[in-house]
Amino acid sequence: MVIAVTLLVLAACSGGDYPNSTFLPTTDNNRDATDLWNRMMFWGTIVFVIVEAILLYTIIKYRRRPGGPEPEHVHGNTLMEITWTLAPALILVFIAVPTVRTIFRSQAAAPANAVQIEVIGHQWWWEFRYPEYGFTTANEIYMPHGRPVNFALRTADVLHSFWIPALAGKRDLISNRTNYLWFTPDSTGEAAFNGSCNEYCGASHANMKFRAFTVSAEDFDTWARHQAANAIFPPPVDTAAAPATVRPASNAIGMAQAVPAAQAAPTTVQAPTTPWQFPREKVPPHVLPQTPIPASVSIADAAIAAGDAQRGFTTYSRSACIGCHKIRGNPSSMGILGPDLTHVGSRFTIASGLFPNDAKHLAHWIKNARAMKPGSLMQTLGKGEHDPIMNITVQAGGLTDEQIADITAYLLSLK
Ligand code: HEC
Ligand SMILES: [Cu+2]
Repeated sequence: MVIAVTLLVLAACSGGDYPNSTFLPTTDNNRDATDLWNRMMFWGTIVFVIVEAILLYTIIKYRRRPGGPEPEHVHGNTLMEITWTLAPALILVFIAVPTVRTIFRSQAAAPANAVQIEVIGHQWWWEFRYPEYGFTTANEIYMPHGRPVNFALRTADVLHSFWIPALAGKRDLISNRTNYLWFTPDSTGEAAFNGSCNEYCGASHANMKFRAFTVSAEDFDTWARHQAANAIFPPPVDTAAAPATVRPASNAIGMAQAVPAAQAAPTTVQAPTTPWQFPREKVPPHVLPQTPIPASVSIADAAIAAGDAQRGFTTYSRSACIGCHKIRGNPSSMGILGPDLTHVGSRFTIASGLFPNDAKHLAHWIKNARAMKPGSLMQTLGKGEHDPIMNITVQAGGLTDEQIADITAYLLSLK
C-alpha cells in the first residue's frame, strides 16, 4: 500500500506536458467532456469520502471486543432499505442529467458553417475527402482554426475508430453506416496533432495513424485550393530564367516523344495555385514519426540521390502503381485501391503516419512496402525483394533501385 500510494503521488509530480492528452481545452467537444469529467470527479470524490468515513467509523466503533455482547439480530430495516435505494438513485440522477446533456450536444447535427470532411478507414490507412473542394487526400487533415469541422466516418472494410486525442473524443467507423463527429478547434492556433485508429483492425492496426493540422482560415484556403488543383508535372519553372528546352516527355500510354517543355504542360487550363504546407519548423517532435527502417530493406543513398523526376514520371506511368493510385493530372494513374497521390509531395508522412515523407523513406517504401509495414496491401515491388505475404521473391517486372529512385523524385515533385 505504501509503495503504491508513494508511486501515485510521485507520478503526479512529473510536471511534464502531455501533448496527446484528452484534457486540453482545445475544442468545444473536449471542453464539454472535460467539464463532465471534472464534475463527476468532484461529486464522486465527495461520495467516496463520505462512504469510506462511515465505513471506517463503523468498522472501528463496532469491532469485536473480547467479552463484548452478542450483536443484536435484526430482520430488515425499512427505513435503511429505502435510504440506500433512494440515495444511489439520486446520485445517478445527478450524474445522468449532465451526461445526457453532453451526449445530446455532441450528437447534435453539426453547425451549418462546418467544413465537411469525409473519413474512410482502410486497412491500414486513412482516406480524407473534402467534398466542398472536390479533392481527396490521405493520412493528413487540415482544418481552419475557429470553424466547426464535421467528420462523416465510414469504413471500406472492417471496424476502425477515429481519434485525435488532443482535439475530441473518438468515434467508431462501422460497416454500412455513417457516423458523425464534429467539433470546433477554437483554442489551438496554428498547431499539429497526432491521430490514430483505436479499434483493433488487423495486422497493422498499431500503424494506422494520421496527422491533423489547425491553420488560419487564409492558409486553409490556400492549402485547399492547391489540393483541389491537378498535379502539374513537370513542376512549373520560371520561364524567364530557363530557356525552352527540348526534353523527352511521355504521353498517357507511355510513348516517348520529343516536345518542347512549354507544350508538355497539361492541356486542361487551370489557374495557378501555390503549394502550401503547414510550416515545417512548427511541427513538434512528437508529431514526427521516428520509426526505424527495417534492416531487411536497403537502397543506397547515392542511388536515391541520382533519381530523376522526368524518368520517374515515365516509369511510374507504366508501372503497377497506376492500378492502385490516383494522380489527378496524370491520366494513366486512375487507381482507387491506395491513397490518392496527387499532392503526395506536400505531406509530412507516408504509410499512414508511419514514416517521414522524404526521399529515403519513400524509396524504401516503394522497394518493399510489406517489409516496411506488416500486412500492407501494397505489394513488394523491388526487384529481388522478398514479399512476406505472397512468400515469393520479386523477379520479372520488379523495379530496379534506379527506377525506384526516379519514381521517388517524381512523387516528391508533386507538391
Ligand atoms: C496493389 C495496389 C498497390 C500498388 C500496385 C501500389 N500501391 Fe502504393 N499503396 C497501396 C496501398 C493500399 C497503400 C496504403 C498502404 C498503407 O499505408 O498501409 C499504398 C501506399 C503508398 C504510398 C504512401 C502514400 C501515403 O500517403 O501514405 C506511396 C507513396 C505509394 N503507395 C506509392 C506507390 C508506387 C510508387 C507504386 C508503384 C511502384 C505503388 N504505390 C504501387 C496500394 C498499392
Ligand atoms: Cu483501424
